[in-house]
Amino acid sequence: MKTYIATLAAAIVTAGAAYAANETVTMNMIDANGVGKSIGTLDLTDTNEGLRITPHLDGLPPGDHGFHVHVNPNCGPGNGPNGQPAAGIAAGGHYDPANTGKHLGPLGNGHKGDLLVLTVDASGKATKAVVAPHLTVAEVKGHSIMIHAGGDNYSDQPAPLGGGGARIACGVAK
Ligand SMILES: [Cu+2]
Ligand SMILES: [Zn+2]
Repeated sequence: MKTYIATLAAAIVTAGAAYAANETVTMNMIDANGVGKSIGTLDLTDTNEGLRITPHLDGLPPGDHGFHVHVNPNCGPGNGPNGQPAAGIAAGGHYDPANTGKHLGPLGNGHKGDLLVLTVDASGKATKAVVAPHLTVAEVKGHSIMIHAGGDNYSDQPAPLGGGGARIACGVAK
């Protein structure tokens, strides 16, 4: 039994070494005035299934939140659709290097930055990993990762860009 556990541990260490391309992204609350307090980190790891993002976040509203890679490495405010100052506008749109102009979720051939929703538990913590098959750690570097107030319909219908609405938290992958 001891030998079995030791072998298993060695296998896990080996697997970890194979996925060495790790990156930690610090996430902050954002509002129309700028970047606020830290709410924790995202661990980014390359796996056989794609980019795995493991959240270690606390202090978010419970429920599912739209979660995307946005183009610009900037979480600052800007002018929203109605011209009023709004949170996270400086991050630009969803990462879309092929210029598809389509929000289709993590399995579709639209925005490459579309991720599975971030799930926040009743205590405000997010710990459940999401996997993005089309992305790698290297590709996300130089962009931002955004959390929205609402969920994600993985489509531009009935609401455009998944319908997540306001941008509430953000971090830059450096
Ligand atoms: Cu977004
Ligand atoms: Zn999108």
